[in-house]
Amino acid sequence: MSEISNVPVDREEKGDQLQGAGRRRFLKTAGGVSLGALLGMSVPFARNMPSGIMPVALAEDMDVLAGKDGLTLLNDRPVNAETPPHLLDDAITPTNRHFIRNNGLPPEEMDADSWTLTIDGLVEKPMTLSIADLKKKFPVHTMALTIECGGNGRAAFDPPAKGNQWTLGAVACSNWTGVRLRDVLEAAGVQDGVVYTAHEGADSHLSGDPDKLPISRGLPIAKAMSDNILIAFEMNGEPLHPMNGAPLRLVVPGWPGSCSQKWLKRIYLRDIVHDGPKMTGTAYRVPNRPVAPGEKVDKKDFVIIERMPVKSLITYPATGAETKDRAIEIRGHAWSGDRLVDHVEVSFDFGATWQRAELDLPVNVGAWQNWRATIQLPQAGYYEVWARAVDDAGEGQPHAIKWNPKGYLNNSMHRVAVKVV
Ligand SMILES: Nc1nc2c(c(=O)[nH]1)N[C@H]1C(S)=C(S)[C@@H](COP(=O)(O)O)O[C@H]1N2
Ligand SMILES: [Mo]
Repeated sequence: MSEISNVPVDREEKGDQLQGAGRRRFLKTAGGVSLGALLGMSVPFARNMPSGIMPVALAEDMDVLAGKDGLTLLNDRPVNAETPPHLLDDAITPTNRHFIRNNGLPPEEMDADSWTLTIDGLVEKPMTLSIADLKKKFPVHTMALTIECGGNGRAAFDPPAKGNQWTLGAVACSNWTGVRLRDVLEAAGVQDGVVYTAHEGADSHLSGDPDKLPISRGLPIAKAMSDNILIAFEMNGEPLHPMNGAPLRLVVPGWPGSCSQKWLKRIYLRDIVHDGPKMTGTAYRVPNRPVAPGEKVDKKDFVIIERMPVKSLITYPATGAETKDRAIEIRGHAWSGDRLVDHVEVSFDFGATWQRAELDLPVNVGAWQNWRATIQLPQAGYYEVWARAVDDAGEGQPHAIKWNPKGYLNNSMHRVAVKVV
């Protein structure tokens, strides 16, 4: 059995244009979007523009992807960029492959030495702590924690749902170092009657209105007391990446990524369900019952998303891979919010038969689980490899998307094409 190239074939063909700086790759992966649309005005000589050159006017915006490798930019204001599945092959996601999901504009100041976090609201002892205080006063933990955006997979919705058209790559599992949210809340003293946390970051609203926050989410207080929620100041052993919330953020595994407030400045405790921006209306909410694709749903029938559903990803080989070998290794990750994945199965005959993959336990609670399987393809031709995970509550991945108006929680099976030549 030999390793097959984990680069999609269409990229291999365009290889020389795509190698090198992410900037040069940009124009290709922006696929289908014209230069004019990117620049917001017509470009009379657009057809003379050599392939692979970055327009100077865009070069500045592209710095948002500095320190990232191979991410697909879905939007540049606010910045949203996802990672193609074959670049998520590492057991622990390196920082340069961690997706970015911003709702507003990141703060200009991200200085770790002067940064403070305030804990107030319904606590016995309100406090303001520096990052040095956090390190000194509380035990420091390192954990691998999975963050998945609630809208991951939205691009597959039909009828389409508005919002970032994430395909598969708004998920990652990096190593995070920080202190437990629980330890900090206990030190501040949770008052009786607290029902929810509320989180605030230092980013600003796209409108420029200084009185508006782009997003402020919270957690039920019982969830906030979990062992594996961190107030993190390191990502993969280094200070946080600016786009992933430097210098301080929450990491709440297994729940929508929006709970993991970046550029964290304040946590306050409330005696009502938090009603900050993107906590109300239909944001990060789904209907309280199955609905038909396209169905109109009354606002009052939406509920806040809590745990993310069971899901798996095939990270090797890349879809479109060609191989001469008929025995190939398939591998990827699987996760289920607040639960363990019990087993992962793969099929290469469009779901007629399934083969169990070898599945690792998570390195800690809240990390995704790595899996692998060797499959034997019978003859030359086109195959699809499908993967499905089932968690310890018996919940599995559906074939079809469970449609909802805002395009959340798509955990339908991942499929990759493999050609035996
Ligand atoms: N302050 C702040 N925190 C935020 C966001 C944001 O826009 N501002 N986006 C949230 C959303 S919707 C997600 S999915 C995660 C993404 O984390 P990442 O950008 O590090 O991948 O951050 C969350 N935390
Ligand atoms: Mo998100």
